Amino acid sequence: MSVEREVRLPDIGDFENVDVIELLVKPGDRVEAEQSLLVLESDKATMEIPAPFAGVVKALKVGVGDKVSEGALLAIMAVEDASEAATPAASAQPTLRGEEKEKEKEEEEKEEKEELAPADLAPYSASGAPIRAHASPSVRRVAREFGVDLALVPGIGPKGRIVQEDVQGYVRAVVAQRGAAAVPIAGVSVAAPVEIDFAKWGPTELAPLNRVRRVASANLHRSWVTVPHVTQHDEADVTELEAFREANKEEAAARGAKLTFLPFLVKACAKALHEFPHFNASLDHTGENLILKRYYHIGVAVDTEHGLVVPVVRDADRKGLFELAAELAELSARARERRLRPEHLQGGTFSISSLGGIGGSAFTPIVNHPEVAILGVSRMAWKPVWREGTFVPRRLLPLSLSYDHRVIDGADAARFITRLAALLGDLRRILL
Ligand code: CAO
Repeated sequence: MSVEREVRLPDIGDFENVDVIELLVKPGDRVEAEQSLLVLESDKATMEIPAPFAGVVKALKVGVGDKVSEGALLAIMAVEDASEAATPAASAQPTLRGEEKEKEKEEEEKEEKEELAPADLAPYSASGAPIRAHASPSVRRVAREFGVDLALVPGIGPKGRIVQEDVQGYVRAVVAQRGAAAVPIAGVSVAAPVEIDFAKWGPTELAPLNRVRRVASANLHRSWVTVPHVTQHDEADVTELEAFREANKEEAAARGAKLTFLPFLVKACAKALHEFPHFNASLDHTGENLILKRYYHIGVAVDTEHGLVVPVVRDADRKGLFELAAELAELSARARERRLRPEHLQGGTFSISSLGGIGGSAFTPIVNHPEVAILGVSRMAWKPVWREGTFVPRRLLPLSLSYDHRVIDGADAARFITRLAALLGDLRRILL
């Protein structure tokens, strides 16, 4: 005889009110334990929620577009194995009582109303027009305490809502710039965006940015305005590397990995970072100390149809080329299928953005805050190189290193990229 069991949302880290974006099963479906039931999309990642036990889906209690937090009732399942059913699921959480739920709803509605009402401290744009920042009263209170003008804070919450983390990040960024003086970022405020009716000049279409793009946009903007960027360019002679890669492609394929440039780049970067610790670092929240990291977790920008994401390869210095190739393939597949989990996106110490598979000869990547440097890679090309009195054809790989000039001097950047080019030019140097 089967028993009915509730499936509740397990602990998914520091996320709340996460959107349900896809249902992977329907009532009547038989599912195995650990089989994915639905997909959630948070600010930072999409997550598949697995069934805690095997059974038949009796009812789904959420739909696409609903928002859920830890403990939310997701589904009812009929479980045949009575012993399994008797074991409380690790993810089970007590249900909120009706009364509490009602109270919570009232509070939420109250907050929403207050949020939309003009606040006493409504910030003003550069043009003098009031800006209605979307933030809850508690976030406004925190902003008031720190004297933060909410109009200047990019919000990462739904519909650009400013959450407490945004205010804290903003304060940290301002404090980090105090070396020069306590100059608020208001000093770089620009004219408020003007609403333009583009349809006056021809047909238009409104395409809302998805959450991945909105979060990336807020992070890139923050980095752009708070990090003094410089980009150093160079070319690595990868003629021998390319021959080695060609020679080992088959073996890699036999092991289920595709040997592109990327694993070589990750490996060479890990070695260079080991030799140049300032590049594998972050400024602390005071902006007065550098935190040197003794681990080498390399983020790799992956272009997906939903936007740019940067999954992280952990301990790249300790992995071989085949292992790196397999892991990179797995991470980029996860990114494209929206299966990255928060842990895949955290802890990076340096990033690589490779556009070489697409084209281009150079670009200026934006530092992935709180890291201090990022490597951009463009398309390898045959070029004539002057050697011993004659031009010889060599394969050159363009490298573009952007760095935070508060932490890294130009001379060090030139040394770093020269070393990186040397490592790529002769892989044996990685072993030295
Ligand atoms: N020069 C010439 N060819 C290159 C190359 C380069 N610099 N880099 C890759 N290639 C080749 C690969 O070797 C592969 O060729 P083969 O099939 O003959 O081996 C082909 O291009 C396709 O490579 P790939 O793109 O499938 O694999 P990758 O490991 O090079 O890159 C990934 C993986 C995830 C980085 C890539 O797919 C991607 O998403 N790149 C875009 C990143 C991005 O958007 N950055 C911008 C961030 S800022 O907006």
